[in-house]
Amino acid sequence: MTSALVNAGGLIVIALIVWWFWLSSPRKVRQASRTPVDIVVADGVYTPAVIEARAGDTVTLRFLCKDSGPCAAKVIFSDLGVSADLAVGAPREVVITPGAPGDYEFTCQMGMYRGRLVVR
Ligand SMILES: [Cu+2]
Repeated sequence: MTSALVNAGGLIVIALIVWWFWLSSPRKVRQASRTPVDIVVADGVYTPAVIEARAGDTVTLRFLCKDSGPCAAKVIFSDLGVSADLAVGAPREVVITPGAPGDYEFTCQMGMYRGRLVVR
């Protein structure tokens, strides 16, 4: 009886992890027609998590960190070779000029916070 409960609990945890990392969809999409674009960093999500931009345009992303945990202390655009340190109460601007269309993911250093810069 107890082990059945433990097994059920484990399955729920696994389902939540799968949902969180692979199935949950980003909350909002923001068109970067005017910059800076404010991105709030809190509770494990970037809001908005998807920013659309045009190739060749310079985009300024202003990260507003509200998470004092080490998880949120850095944002990394691995495909663009850009990273920035974040701190609560210190808005941090990241200026990017993506040359080619594509999906550029940005994450915390552990890949828990995840967002995308979609360049068309
Ligand atoms: Cu993290």
